[in-house]
Formats: sequence, structure tokens, C-alpha cells
Amino acid sequence: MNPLRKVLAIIPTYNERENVRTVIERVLAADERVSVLVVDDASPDGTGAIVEEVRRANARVSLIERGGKLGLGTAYVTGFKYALAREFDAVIEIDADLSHNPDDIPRLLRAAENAHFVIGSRYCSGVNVINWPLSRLLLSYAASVYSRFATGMPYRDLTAGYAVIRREVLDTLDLDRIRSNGYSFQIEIKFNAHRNGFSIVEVPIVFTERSQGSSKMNRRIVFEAMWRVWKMRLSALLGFSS
Ligand SMILES: Nc1nc2c(ncn2[C@@H]2O[C@H](COP(=O)(O)OP(=O)(O)O)[C@@H](O)[C@H]2O)c(=O)[nH]1
Ligand SMILES: [Mg+2]
Repeated sequence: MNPLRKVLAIIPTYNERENVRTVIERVLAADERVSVLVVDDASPDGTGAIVEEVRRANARVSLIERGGKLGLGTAYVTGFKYALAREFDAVIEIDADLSHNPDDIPRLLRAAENAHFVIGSRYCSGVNVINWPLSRLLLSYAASVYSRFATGMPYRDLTAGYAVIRREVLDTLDLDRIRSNGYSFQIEIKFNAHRNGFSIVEVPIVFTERSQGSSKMNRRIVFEAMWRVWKMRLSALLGFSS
């Protein structure tokens, strides 16, 4: 595989005022090949203005400000298009709330030297989640088991939002047709990569629930994932793209 020379870390943000500066700095410090793109959805708390200030002082930082809260999935699609239009060899998906430790980036990138899709996985060596209430942990774990069953994929953490994805994989996604958000978005892009025969590896990471700001996860995102996984499987069986 081609060596990774330039990598874009895509950070979707909605009301991450307390976290965004730190996450950008830590991602940039983790590996010198990495640039950052923040995709902000007009956060009412002023996240965009903070990123703009950081961007002006640092050529490795970019910002796309969208008009309103359009969801995590389309924020990543916007980031993928940005990367494909430039010379990035891969993208990193990482949350803004420091649940994903930026210090893991070198290890994830090392794995991506030999794999098309690297999952920063909470569930591939025991359960590595800190500070989640049991209910949330059970929900997330059950979602992974359920979607493994529904899609037939063998990986342990299918809803993971920490990943390295090589350009070749992004090239095969029909970006304008991806409608899913949240959990199902994460499952859907893994499913596409899996179906296209790309190599997918899981690297263990520890996920720590945010200490600042609040989660945007909601019931709708969970229900959406529950039916979409079957739709993905069925579309694949019938030969449609999902
Ligand atoms: N641009 C954008 N980012 C979002 C949206 N919803 C969530 N995010 C970001 O996605 C990441 C994960 O969201 P979070 O609320 O922490 O979800 P949780 O970790 O599942 O509880 C964070 O960086 C959020 O700021 C959205 O609608 N638009
Ligand atoms: Mg979070």
C-alpha cells in the first residue's frame, strides 16, 4: 500500500466550545502528517468563532461552517469530499469531545499503513469504555452485536466513530446517496468498505466519556440504526447500493 503522506482529521462539531481548541491542538501535535478540518453546524455556543481564530493562526487547520444542524453523517460526507478534492491519502474520523484520545493517532496510522480501514475499537479486547452509565454501555454494546448479526460483518465495534479511512475506500462511496446519520452512518461506511473487499482491522482504544459539554445522541439515532442495518443487508443482497 502507498505510504500515508498527508492525512486529514475531520472533526464534526456542534456546541463544543469547551473542547474544540484542545482537540485541534492535540490532534496536530500527535502526528506531523495530519491536518485538521472542522465541520461545524452553526453551533449556537460560538464553536465556529473559536475555530476560525485557531485557523487564522495555523495553516494546518481548516473550517467549514454549515448553515444549521445537519447531522454527523453529512458533516463527514462534507469532510470526505474536501479530502478527495485535495491530496490527502487518508482521513481520520474523530469526535471533538476528547472521548477519542488523540494520542492514539500514531498507532492508528501505523495500522493504516497496511489496511484500508482502521477501526479504533472499544470492544476488540474486552470492553474499554470509561465513565458511561451502564445503560449507555449496554445500548452501545448491544447495537454492535445487533448490527454484526444484521449485516454479517465480523468486526466488534461497528458503531465506532474513531477511524482511519484510506482514500481508495472514500473513492468507492456514493457520497451523495448517504443519508444516514449517527450510529448508522458509521455502520454504513464500514459495510460499504467490507462489501467492496477492503481490508478492515480493529485496533483497541479506550473511549472516555466527555467531561465537558453534552452528548447529542438521541433515541432517533438509535431507532434509525435499528432499521437501517437491515435495509443495508437487503440492498446488498438485491444488488442495490443502500
Ligand atoms: N457538525 C455536526 N457535528 C455533530 C452533530 N451531532 C454531533 N456532532 C459531533 O459529533 C461528535 C460526537 O457527538 P456526541 O454528542 O459526543 O455523541 P456521543 O459520543 O455518541 O454521545 C461530537 O464531536 C459532536 O460535536 C451535528 O449534527 N453536526
Ligand atoms: Mg461523545
